[in-house]
Amino acid sequence: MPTLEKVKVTETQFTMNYVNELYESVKKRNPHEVEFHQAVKEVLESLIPVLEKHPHYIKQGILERMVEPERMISFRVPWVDDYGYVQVNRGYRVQFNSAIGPYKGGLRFHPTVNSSIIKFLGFEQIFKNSLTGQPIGGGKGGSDFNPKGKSNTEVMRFTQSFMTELCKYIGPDTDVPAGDIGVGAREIGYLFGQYKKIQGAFTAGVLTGKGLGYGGSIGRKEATGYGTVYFVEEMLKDKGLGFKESTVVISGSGNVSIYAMEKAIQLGATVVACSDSNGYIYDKRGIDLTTVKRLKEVEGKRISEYVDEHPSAEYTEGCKEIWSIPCDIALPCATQNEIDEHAAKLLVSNGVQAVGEGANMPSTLQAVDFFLENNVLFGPAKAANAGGVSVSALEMAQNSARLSWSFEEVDLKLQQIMKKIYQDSMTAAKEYSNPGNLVVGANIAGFIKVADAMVEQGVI
Ligand code: NDP
Ligand code: 2IT
Repeated sequence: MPTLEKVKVTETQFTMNYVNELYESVKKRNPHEVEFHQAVKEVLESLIPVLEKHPHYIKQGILERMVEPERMISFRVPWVDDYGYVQVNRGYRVQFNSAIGPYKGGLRFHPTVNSSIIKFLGFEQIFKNSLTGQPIGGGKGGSDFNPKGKSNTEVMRFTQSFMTELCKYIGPDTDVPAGDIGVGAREIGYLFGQYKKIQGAFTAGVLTGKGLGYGGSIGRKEATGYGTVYFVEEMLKDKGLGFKESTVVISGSGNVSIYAMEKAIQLGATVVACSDSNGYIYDKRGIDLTTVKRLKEVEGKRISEYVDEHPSAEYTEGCKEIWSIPCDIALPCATQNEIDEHAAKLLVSNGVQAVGEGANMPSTLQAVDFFLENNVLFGPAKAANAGGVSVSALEMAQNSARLSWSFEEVDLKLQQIMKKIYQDSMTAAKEYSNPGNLVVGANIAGFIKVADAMVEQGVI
């Protein structure tokens, strides 16, 4: 007779083998999609204790279904540049999972966009959107179009062509895109205008992040950055810490970064550094956010130009070494894999207490492990940056009800949502024997709701 201990070991071994085999099959079926593999690996490993406790998810093929998008669309985007030449980009939309609501997720316009990037983002969005507690499924899209150096009319012509094809696949109850890197209020405006023209109807709920004059939600612009800071505040509070009088480094200087800086400063922190893809600025007395906002939001300039107006600040070419700056709290808010193991080691050796991921998958798997091994409070992207999509769902709700909430109402709901995500992730981590591990906790809490909905809806 096998002892109980042995039976347990065998069960764990069985589940680990199952997960490993599934991961290998994902790699084989999606060759070269390294970012997608990375996102899948983290989730699958987190779910081992859930599968042991609830083996019916294995029989139901829930994971096999979850790693395969319901639909992946790729399309030609032809447009005419300012010199009269026809240019061609590739557009994408991945509709990953609709178990708990219409597909929801941003559009990214950046030259690095490919199927791997879109699929890692869409896959993570399933769990993030589930964590928000709102009825939204997982999706993502974008194009390898590079908005840098393009005129306003070129951006408009490209964006209209992109929507001319995308419009066949989206709708307020089907799939609701929003912004991401390279897609802000201007692009959402052009996308919305083109959708409206093609449909011949004003369908406010088809896109979020819209301008406030035509159905946008107050507070959506601030939501991701503010939400990340609210989430990190919860992590710190549990340890008797806070943003007040802390030193913060925040990468990027786009939408997420700027509003993370704003909230951190409001809470009494000193933000000493931020960056763009060319380099970073550092001022130990604190970065002046008004200047950053004007340079980035109004004038479309490089962050290097900040030092012309603030000689006490230093500019360093290259953005990776921003993590060598000593800080209490690090908020990566630029792009995927911007914190590797080397950067994580620098942060830890300089005494970092908390890391909150404003960007999607900004830390490599090795960096995440290093933070966790060294007891750094770590807020993973799916949980920490879920404020943006949460307020997008609030925008959808306002559009359906044909009304607008005040900033105070939206901000209060955002704070409540971020608190709940933190609590749900902590509870799941504890229940599945990984107390305090928010990576595992967020993956599990996000997964269970979607998995149960899939079971209840049958094999589809
Ligand atoms: P923006 O386009 O507004 O800003 C992106 C910022 O990151 C810019 O400062 C940009 O620099 C920098 N950046 C982009 N790519 C790279 C790169 N390859 N290397 C170094 N720096 C880079 O995008 P967002 O602020 O909206 O998005 C930032 C991150 O947050 C992304 O990971 C996105 O997926 C994530 N996110 C966004 C949400 C949203 O609501 N917008 C919601 C949740 C997550 P430069 O100007 O030089 O390109
Ligand atoms: O990564 C993200 O959550 C976003 N880019 C926001 C998605 C949304 O639909 O608001």
